[in-house]
Amino acid sequence: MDIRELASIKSGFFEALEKANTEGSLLELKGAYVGKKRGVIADLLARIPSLPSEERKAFGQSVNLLKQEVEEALNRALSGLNAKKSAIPKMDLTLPGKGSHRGHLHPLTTVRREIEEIFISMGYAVASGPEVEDPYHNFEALNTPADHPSRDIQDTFYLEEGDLLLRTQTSPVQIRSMETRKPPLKLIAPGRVFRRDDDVSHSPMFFQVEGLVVDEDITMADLKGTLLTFYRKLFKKELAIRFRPSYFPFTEPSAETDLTCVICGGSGCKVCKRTGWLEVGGCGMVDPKVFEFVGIDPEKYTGFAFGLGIDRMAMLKYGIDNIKYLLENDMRFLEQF
Ligand code: 2U9
Repeated sequence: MDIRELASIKSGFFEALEKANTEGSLLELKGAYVGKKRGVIADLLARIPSLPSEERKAFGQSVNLLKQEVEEALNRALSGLNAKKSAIPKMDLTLPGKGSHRGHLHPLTTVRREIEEIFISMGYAVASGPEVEDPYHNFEALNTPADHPSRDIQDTFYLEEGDLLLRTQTSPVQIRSMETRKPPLKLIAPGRVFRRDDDVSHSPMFFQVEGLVVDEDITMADLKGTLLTFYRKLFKKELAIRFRPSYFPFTEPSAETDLTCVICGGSGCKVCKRTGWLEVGGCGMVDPKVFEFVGIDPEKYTGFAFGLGIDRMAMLKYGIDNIKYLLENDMRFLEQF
């Protein structure tokens, strides 16, 4: 053993130190070099007594110097690791978590689904159709001639390209169903409709559900019984309905449907303007001219139809006084449902 061998032990140590970057590997290296029992340096020191006496002193000094260097380098590396560890911000695991924000259905979706479920339970199919329509399906086939006021540019959104418009009601869905299917028919058509209207109870876009039943011997009594059953199920109360004569181009006779005020139970309040009744939609018997447009024999079949606003139902169910809240997506409003 001579000084050159010590130099090679030293460079071996520093090479290994370079690679050791974890606490475990540094401690392993420490054991291997300066460990009291089996360490490389302990071995070297143990050999001193067997060396020729003139070499002992110089060798002993060199080994001790090496030991000192190794220990210092290891201590530096270990305290460097600890400094890195303490630079990682400490986490308080006892703090309550942030929690994730759980989403939920929009109140209009909840009410639309409730309405669908009620009609499905009464044997109805749910139909849908395009929001961009042609004047034939939105007006003509619904017995609404070109000079009818509801066709007015002030009520309807017309598209710039082609002869197209945004549907003003979901009735074209029923027209399309009657074009492709034979009676008996029993369906509802929920969906978005568009009108040039804008105030606290009207929005340029709103949601409707329309219903249509076509079969032999369908009468207005069927219509009234259906709507009564539906409103009682929707508001979960023993309410009454009444019909007031009205006019729609696509139904004859036509009626406005009034429902016992769901807020005051009929005794009179601000919402029902002290009448005890709420206007909740329109209805009637399908006009025979509409049947002729779609090729259904009006001598054989009769039918009823009705329409109601989903937004209006949601406003009554949840006591909302402005339709705009339902369409603005303000989290302060939506979080309440
Ligand atoms: C066909 C034949 C007849 C649908 C009807 C109404 C009366 C009605 C309004 C209620 C409130 C729309 O949402 S609202 O503004 N609807 O008053 N709708 S009868 O009649 C039809 C539909 C399709 C083929």
